[in-house]
Amino acid sequence: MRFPISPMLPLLLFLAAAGDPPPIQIDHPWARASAGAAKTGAAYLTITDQGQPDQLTGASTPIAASAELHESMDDMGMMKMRPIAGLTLTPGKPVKLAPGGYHLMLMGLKAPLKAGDTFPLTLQFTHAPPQTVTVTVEPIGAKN
Ligand SMILES: [Cu+2]
Repeated sequence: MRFPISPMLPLLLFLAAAGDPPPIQIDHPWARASAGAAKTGAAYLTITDQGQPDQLTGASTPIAASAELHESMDDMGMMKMRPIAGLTLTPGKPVKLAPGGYHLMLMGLKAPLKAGDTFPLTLQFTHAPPQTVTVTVEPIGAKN
């Protein structure tokens, strides 16, 4: 197996972190409470890029084995989702991650998400330094 990009990523993120304050604004990070003992969950938020054009490339959190950037789409009446490599951020244009659209899939949850809980989620970008936000778990019925 080959990993062409990931070994370089920490170095690039470190170099990017040496610059100005975070040019990316994150609003309303939230997740839905788990139904039963589900091992997956999803986190949602709104990203506004206030700097140069960038890309959200991934995320990580200590509460799950991994966090993947996913896109939901309607495939002839069936809702499906698939991993995407990055999400384009255009300066001044908020991008909303929400149920039925883009989301950060939390794979291998260490414990079910309970309403009222919070957890850290670190977002990675192509240019901006990584940014850690606090995600609030909202009730199962929460739509936004
Ligand atoms: Cu997903």
